[in-house]
Amino acid sequence: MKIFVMGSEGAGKTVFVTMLSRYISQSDCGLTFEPADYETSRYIVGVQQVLGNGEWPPSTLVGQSFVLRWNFSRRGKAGHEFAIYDAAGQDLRMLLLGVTGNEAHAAVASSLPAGAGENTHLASLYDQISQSDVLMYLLDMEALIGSQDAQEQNENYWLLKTFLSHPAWKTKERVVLLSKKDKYEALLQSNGNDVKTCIKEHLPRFYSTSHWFDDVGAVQYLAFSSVAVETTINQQGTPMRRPSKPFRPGDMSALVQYLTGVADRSEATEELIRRGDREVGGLAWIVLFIIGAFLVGLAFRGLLLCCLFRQSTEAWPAVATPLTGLDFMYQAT
Ligand SMILES: Nc1nc2c(ncn2[C@@H]2O[C@H](COP(=O)(O)OP(=O)(O)OP(=O)(O)O)[C@@H](O)[C@H]2O)c(=O)[nH]1
Ligand SMILES: [Mg+2]
Repeated sequence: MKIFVMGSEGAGKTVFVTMLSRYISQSDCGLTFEPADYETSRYIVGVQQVLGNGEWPPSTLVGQSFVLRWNFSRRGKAGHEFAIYDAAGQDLRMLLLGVTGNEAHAAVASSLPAGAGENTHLASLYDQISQSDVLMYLLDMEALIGSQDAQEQNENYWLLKTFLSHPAWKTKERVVLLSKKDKYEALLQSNGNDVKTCIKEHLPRFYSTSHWFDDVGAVQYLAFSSVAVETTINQQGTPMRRPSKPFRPGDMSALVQYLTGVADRSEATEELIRRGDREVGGLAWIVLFIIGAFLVGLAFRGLLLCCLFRQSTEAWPAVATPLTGLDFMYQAT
């Protein structure tokens, strides 16, 4: 199963993909989430080392993207291979703004946004998104409410709007994840702990309505924190949130529940396909049987006709009819 993680710069994608396995391994949820290759474990260990030092990892560089491969399994159930994509927020910003409202272009990866049309990295990211089963959008509420710059807010609004309304992605499993939940506990509480309401309430009001928000098909909304944080005061006297020491995962319970649901749904779909295959297989056998019976019937009929024909030709001389007067006339001429 392929999961593509979208979100603007600093939304928390890298920390999230790194901490997920740690959360699963430390919580007693009957799940295992193991790196499936060396590259994945190398990436994870590298980022966790940084977090362990009470620091945040650097921003993913433009043009970089990582595919992390995992084996996900639940007690007593079949395992799943998960590939999780982590790309640079700046690239994703360009990609999302590029495909906004441009269905014709969006369908063709090579004709991506003006200015990025020749950008093969964006084209390949778009391909990877198209091939993914699950699309996640990590939203740091700061992107919507934090900026004083209206144009920046407008851009962030369109990033989310594009993720939710891009026609080619509507058939996919989509989830909006409010990241850094630890920062927005109060905001969430004032919206009845409902993530969707919270986001809708805080969409910038450039226009009088945000009707489109309720009209984007099935989307789930969850909140999570990747790491437990503590507040320290830096040298300038500004309070800073840092990974707490020793570093440990934040509240990812809703997210893990969601992933378990994704695995269940995928299993159910696979079972349906298997059952469909079995039914098609059964039908094929019936058709083959009918064709076989028809051919055997044909062969038997041919054999019967052959026998009859031989019998009748052998019998011809014995049934010589007496010559009539007319025959005598012909014989005479
Ligand atoms: N409070 C809090 N802050 C977080 C958490 N996760 C990430 N952050 C903050 O968000 C910043 C960006 O996190 P990244 O994971 O690097 O973000 P990204 O989406 O990968 O960003 P790009 O690589 O630039 O696209 C970090 O430097 C932290 O300051 C969290 O769970 N809680
Ligand atoms: Mg990153």
